[in-house]
Amino acid sequence: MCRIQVISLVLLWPFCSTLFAQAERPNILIISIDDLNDWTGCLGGHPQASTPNIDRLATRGTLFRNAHCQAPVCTPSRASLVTGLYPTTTGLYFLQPRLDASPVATAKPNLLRQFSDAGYLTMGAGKFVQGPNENQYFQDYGGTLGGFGPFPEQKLSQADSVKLWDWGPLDVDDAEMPDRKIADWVGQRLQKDHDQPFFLVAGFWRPHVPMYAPSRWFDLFPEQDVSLPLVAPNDRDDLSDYAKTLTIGLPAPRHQWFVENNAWPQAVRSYLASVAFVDDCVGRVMNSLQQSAYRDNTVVILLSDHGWHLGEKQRWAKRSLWNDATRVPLIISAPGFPQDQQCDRPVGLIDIFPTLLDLAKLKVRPDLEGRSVVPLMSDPEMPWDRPILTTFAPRNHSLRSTRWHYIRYGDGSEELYDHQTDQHEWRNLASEDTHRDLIAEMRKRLPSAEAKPIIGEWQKWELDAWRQAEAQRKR
Ligand SMILES: [Ca+2]
Ligand SMILES: [Ca+2]
Repeated sequence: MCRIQVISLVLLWPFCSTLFAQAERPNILIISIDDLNDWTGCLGGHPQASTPNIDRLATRGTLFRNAHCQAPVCTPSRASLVTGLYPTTTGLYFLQPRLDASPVATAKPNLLRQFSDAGYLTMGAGKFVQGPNENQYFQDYGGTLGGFGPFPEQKLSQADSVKLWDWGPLDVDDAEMPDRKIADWVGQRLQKDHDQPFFLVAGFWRPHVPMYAPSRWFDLFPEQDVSLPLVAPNDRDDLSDYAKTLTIGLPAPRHQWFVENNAWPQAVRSYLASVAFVDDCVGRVMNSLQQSAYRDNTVVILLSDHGWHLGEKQRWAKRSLWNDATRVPLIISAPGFPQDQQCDRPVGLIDIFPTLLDLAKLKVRPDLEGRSVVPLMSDPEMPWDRPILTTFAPRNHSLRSTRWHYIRYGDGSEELYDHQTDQHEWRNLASEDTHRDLIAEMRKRLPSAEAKPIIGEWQKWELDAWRQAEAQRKR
């Protein structure tokens, strides 16, 4: 009898030890916000930004103040995040095609698959990897829950662009908004009993255009009081023609259009309102977590897929290599780590995959191209000798160090900005002799090989801009 017990214990041990290890693994909650730049209270990108919930989360972990996307467009940024690979490795540079079109991107398990393989239950709602079949990435997917809608019968603005390019107050309750439904769906999952660790994603849609939010969020920002971003009149004089063509920024209206049609304050106000609304949804998710059984054993990461211009450098939206488009909010709160600290070392969304493996005590895959930022969560000022790379179309790169921002375009033109003295990136120092060694060092850190771009069936905007810039170069 005794012998049988010993044998069964031996047989069961691998199973028991797996369960034991899983019980020790933290849960993971990702709060992903679409097109959120640094207009949060804790990052200080706009003096009127109202984000009390994001700011509170920042006090519960490490706020990475120098975090950047790897591609300043939704699809390739998210592809890089969930594969842990640079666009120059996967060939995914543009809004189209989706992740599945890249053999390199699909050769190894993506972030969600890696965690489900490790015994996690993957759940999510809204936008994370970027559809059209988002449910293929999650074991339990709650749907888009309305996506970019609801839409009014007619456009609220005069913007002469695609349907999504619109803004203004909606006459609806918060409960009718997709992001509120996503927050509630995630909250319900947090109140359930789970017998395995979970990887849960709230994939919020705002403040991506259309910049619609229930009108009560607009009441926080009376239009006559809205502060406009600072713009230097001659800022673009020190940019190359290639840079100007590449970053034309379609399908956003031109900055001149916003100025001439007095639409700038309304659009800024709509972005601020959309951010305040999505911040409230973040608060709902965090309250659900606080009231759950998982409050003390859950890693929380808040991030955005890229930044956004609202007139800075006289342009709009994403699709540039300037700080306004590459910088993202990134907060990591993990059990057992110091709270309420800030880190100015350059990190990226590409670091999320290895960081999560590290935090979950899973083996960090050597093929991942990012680096775990867990050491920075213990010592935010430790030496960190890697500038973070952002790529926008092949052969156009940005490298951001703690102090400097270097950009090199496909025609060889360069920009260098000193963030110690020029946070708006107005003064291009690349041609100054004093920075020759620094620029030589940056050039050495650019990718030595680049995957050919994979072109989707449906393509425009940044691909057109890139082709036009390349045609100009070859002329
Ligand atoms: Ca986006
Ligand atoms: Ca300038």
